Amino acid sequence: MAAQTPRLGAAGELGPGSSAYGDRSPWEKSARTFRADSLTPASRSSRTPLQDLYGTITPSALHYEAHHAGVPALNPRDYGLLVHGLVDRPLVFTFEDLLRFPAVSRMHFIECAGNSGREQQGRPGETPQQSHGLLSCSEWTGVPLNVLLDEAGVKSSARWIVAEGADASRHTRSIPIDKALDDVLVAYGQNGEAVRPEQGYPVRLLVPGWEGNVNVKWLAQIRVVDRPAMSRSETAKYVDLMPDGTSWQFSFVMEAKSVITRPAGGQSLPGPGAYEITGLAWSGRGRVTRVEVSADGGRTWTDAVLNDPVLPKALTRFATPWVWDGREAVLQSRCTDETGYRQPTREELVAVRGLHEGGDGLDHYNGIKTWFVHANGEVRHA
Ligand SMILES: Nc1nc2c(c(=O)[nH]1)N[C@H]1C(S)=C(S)[C@@H](COP(=O)(O)O)O[C@H]1N2
Ligand SMILES: [Mo]
Repeated sequence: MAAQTPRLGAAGELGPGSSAYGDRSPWEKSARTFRADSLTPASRSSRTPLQDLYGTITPSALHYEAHHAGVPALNPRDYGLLVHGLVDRPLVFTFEDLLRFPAVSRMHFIECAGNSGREQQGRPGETPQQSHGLLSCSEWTGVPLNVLLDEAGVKSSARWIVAEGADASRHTRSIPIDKALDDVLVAYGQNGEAVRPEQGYPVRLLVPGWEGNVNVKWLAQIRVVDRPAMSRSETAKYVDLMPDGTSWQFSFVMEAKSVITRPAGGQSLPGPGAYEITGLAWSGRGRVTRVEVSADGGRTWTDAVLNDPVLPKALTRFATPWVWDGREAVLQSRCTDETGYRQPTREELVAVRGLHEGGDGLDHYNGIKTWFVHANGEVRHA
């Protein structure tokens, strides 16, 4: 929209030429951010800069990370996936073995159960990255777990699988057999290349639509069992505390949620006029069917356009044109998924689940997110 002819720096000069493995432009600075209060580098998580991304795919180098015991260095030549327990034939699949099975590729988000949990405490994140950055979406390639379980022959007494990682914490999670036989992937590909070390190289479990924690990275073994393992990560953590002090165990599915990524906290509007409001919506239960956007704090809503492709259990990009009149505006989005479930307000959620002070707040919090556009054009979380 600038009226004068742009001056293109070094255009016309010979550049450096081709390279063996590409890097982004030196003018692109977008990066993951880390928690300031993490105990050790090995246990620190990093967040995806959602506000800087286009479309729905998270570049692998910007995929959020959560690991409790650091990133192990695993050589695929030494890799073996043990499948045992209530099976007819216990088996070990080498990395080469996995490559011989027909591969499938699917777009799926992964979201940490704690993502945006602080919002309910009234300590909202200042940018989309800080509020919702424990969320990423990739094209994952691998073997459907049900194919490997078929090879081993699951006994009729099987009710759960227990997946265990090869990292120092031997991260362990139980998954009901129905889900394991449904859409779970044993994934070795991420966005067209090998899964990144931080994402579980060489092989991770991909459990579409379910809380990040069950997506066991550096997958070492799958035990078929008749009851859940009751591991630390499914009893001491990732249970939902209710207002009466009891907890709900196994809230696996990540419910419908959305966040506006532009204009959003940390950004600034140069002046009144035409803008596009855009953001991301997702549901662990399937496809997003509708996203509504409000610029007046929820009094009136407009249907946003859902950009293709709209895939189940994947991020969906929504957008709607908006003319800013220069006055204070309150931006919100709410999404509905194919089950008919609509993203609740913070108040609705707090009424059901109570308020959780301190720490990371509420796990599985999916309330509507608010951004305030101030008259000077600054967009803030308050
Ligand atoms: N082996 C192993 N798997 C793991 C973890 C871990 O610490 N070790 N962290 C879990 C958590 S808490 C989340 S949210 C997701 C994050 O996946 P990502 O790091 O690829 O984003 O991995 C899960 N899988
Ligand atoms: Mo997590």
